[in-house]
Amino acid sequence: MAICRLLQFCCVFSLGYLLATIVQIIFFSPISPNTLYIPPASSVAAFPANKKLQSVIKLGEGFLENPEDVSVDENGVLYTATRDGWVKRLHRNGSWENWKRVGGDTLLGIATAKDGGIFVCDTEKGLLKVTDEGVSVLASHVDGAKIRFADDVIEASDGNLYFSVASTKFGLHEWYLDLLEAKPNGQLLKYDPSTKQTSVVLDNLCFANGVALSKDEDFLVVCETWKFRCLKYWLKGEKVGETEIFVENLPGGPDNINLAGDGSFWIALLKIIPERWAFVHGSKAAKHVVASFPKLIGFVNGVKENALVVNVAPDGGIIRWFDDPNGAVMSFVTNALEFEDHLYLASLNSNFVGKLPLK
Ligand SMILES: [Ca+2]
Ligand SMILES: [Ca+2]
Repeated sequence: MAICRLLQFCCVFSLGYLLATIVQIIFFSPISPNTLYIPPASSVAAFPANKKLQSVIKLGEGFLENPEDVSVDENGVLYTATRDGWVKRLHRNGSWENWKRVGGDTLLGIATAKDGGIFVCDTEKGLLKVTDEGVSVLASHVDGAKIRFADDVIEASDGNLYFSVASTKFGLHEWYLDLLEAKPNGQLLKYDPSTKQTSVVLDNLCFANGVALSKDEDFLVVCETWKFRCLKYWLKGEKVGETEIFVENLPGGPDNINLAGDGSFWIALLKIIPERWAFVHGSKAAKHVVASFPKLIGFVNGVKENALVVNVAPDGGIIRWFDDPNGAVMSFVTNALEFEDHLYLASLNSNFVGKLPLK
């Protein structure tokens, strides 16, 4: 009799727990998802592993906590912003310096300013300028709304700054929720230093990430990470103001992008979806379940499994690529910058900047 009652109790308890879980998933899910288009497997198979990123020289090892981006000024000084809130720089003589402290763990894309100092995207504060004198906020709002998740920035020769907002809905630490939602929550913004005004250039971007200008600044490229593509936005000529696809069906989600001296671009690609978990992104129900239990996100997120960067011609054709197919030396590489015949690689899963000879 006692065993029967115990079994009865267990059944009722289990049923109640199951119902509570379902109610939580249906009514309290943090996302309102779309299914996601994932490029065909052939787009990944076209880039066989070459392990080139396994032979990087490690710069500043142990001194740099997860640098997301790097930039070099006209004197050859290399800058990066790290998770401890510092903007750090590497001098020509090989010495690293804690240059300026912004604070927080939310510093992402940077760009050197033509009149000195650097621009920094802070996913909490907005677009910043950091100089020897200190830190100032250039843009914290657009159209009355607070700028969340500023991601990458570039300065045009006319002084205008173009910068991306990865998501207007989720913050840096919730970025995987934005992927699960798979909706175009991102923007490309423009800051005009003469008026100090910020405006929306492009809306409805799917995780707007890296931004770069073409060699003669006739177009701008902005990466849409969750769409495995980058867009070209025309700044000059017949198509001024128009947008078209620059490169698509990339073998990973594009993060930062940088112009190289020959007019091509380097794009860092993230393994945002391991093949074994691709089904999650085709099922709204599965997305709700993963989004409701944050520990599951660690299982389905593949960014620490590899590193891959591609060199793309001005016409969008892929010229070459370098990878670390199992993340043995570098993974989660978010940026590749070419400077003086070397590639400088930043990563959100490394305590160094990788340096790779190109010749
Ligand atoms: Ca940058
Ligand atoms: Ca980025």
